[in-house]
Amino acid sequence: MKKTIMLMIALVLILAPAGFLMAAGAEDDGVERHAFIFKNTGNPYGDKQMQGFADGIEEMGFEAITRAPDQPTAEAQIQIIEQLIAQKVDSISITGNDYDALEPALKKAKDAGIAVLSADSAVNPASRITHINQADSEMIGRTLIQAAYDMAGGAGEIAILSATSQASNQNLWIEWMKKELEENASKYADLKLVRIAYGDDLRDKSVSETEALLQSFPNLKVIIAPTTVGIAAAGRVITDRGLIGQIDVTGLGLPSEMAEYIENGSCPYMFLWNPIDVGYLTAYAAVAAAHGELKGTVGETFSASRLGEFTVVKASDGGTEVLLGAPFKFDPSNIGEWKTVY
Ligand code: RAM
Repeated sequence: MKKTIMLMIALVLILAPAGFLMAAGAEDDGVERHAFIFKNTGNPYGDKQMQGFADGIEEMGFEAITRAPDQPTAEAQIQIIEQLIAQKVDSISITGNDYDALEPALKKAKDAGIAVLSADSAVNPASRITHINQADSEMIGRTLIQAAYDMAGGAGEIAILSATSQASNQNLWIEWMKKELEENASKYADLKLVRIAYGDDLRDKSVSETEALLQSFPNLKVIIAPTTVGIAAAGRVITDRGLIGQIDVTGLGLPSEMAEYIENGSCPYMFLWNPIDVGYLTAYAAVAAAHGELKGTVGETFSASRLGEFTVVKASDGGTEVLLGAPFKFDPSNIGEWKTVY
């Protein structure tokens, strides 16, 4: 008997701290929590997307968790996914730093009963219920080459300044840029894509990559940056070097960050969608998925409150997606009214 009691005390002593640790990590308080993971910190575009997500989640009466690692890597996002699984969140929406590398971690989340979606930068179909796509990828890619052609006057060297080499959204847009060039070879015969550089969505690296482009290609006519961090860095360098009018910058930029460069002429025009709306739409899709009302199959519809009704469609990678809408063109005529909006 004494032995049994001793054994029981020993067991309690061993198991209690373990139990305590589990309770501290998990949140079994009945509160519904929805998480959004962006690529990395220090990106105002990401902050706006997370803000839109939190607005939507809170509007529905739930708790929003928004996270981003310091560096835009898959490894850093995996750590956050692990923490969110331990926290027992109800959904995870992720702007992927890699298309395939997040699959094991996201499948683990799925197996734990968490609804997993991607937004802005897709993860592969096996890792997600559906993807929230900001705008048609083909249209973005083709439009940016057409813009570069227009700015270069039909001839000359152009370069792309991208985010990371693993970013699935930028990579898809670049694929469409190449297709636009290849499929219209005679139109673009005198337009030469000389390099694709990667600024990793880090300001300093994007600045030094822009400087390297100028050094390697003294005759460069246009820089296309399909990233808000890259385009702002390129605008800064062209302005500081006194190259306005000699080299044009275009791509995808935040009006609030690009107003200066659109107004001074270094960026004649550029495109974007509303990042707050991307986050907000993701919030409504994530909650519907967590509640079992959205399975991610083609033809399903759901309401995203102030944004209206959305339909799940087939995505080009074989999975499904939800499209926010068409990108918007910003130029000197309208940048003034948009620079304070986002
Ligand atoms: C950057 C990010 C983001 C992309 C925008 C256009 O802020 O890379 O993923 O959608 O640019």
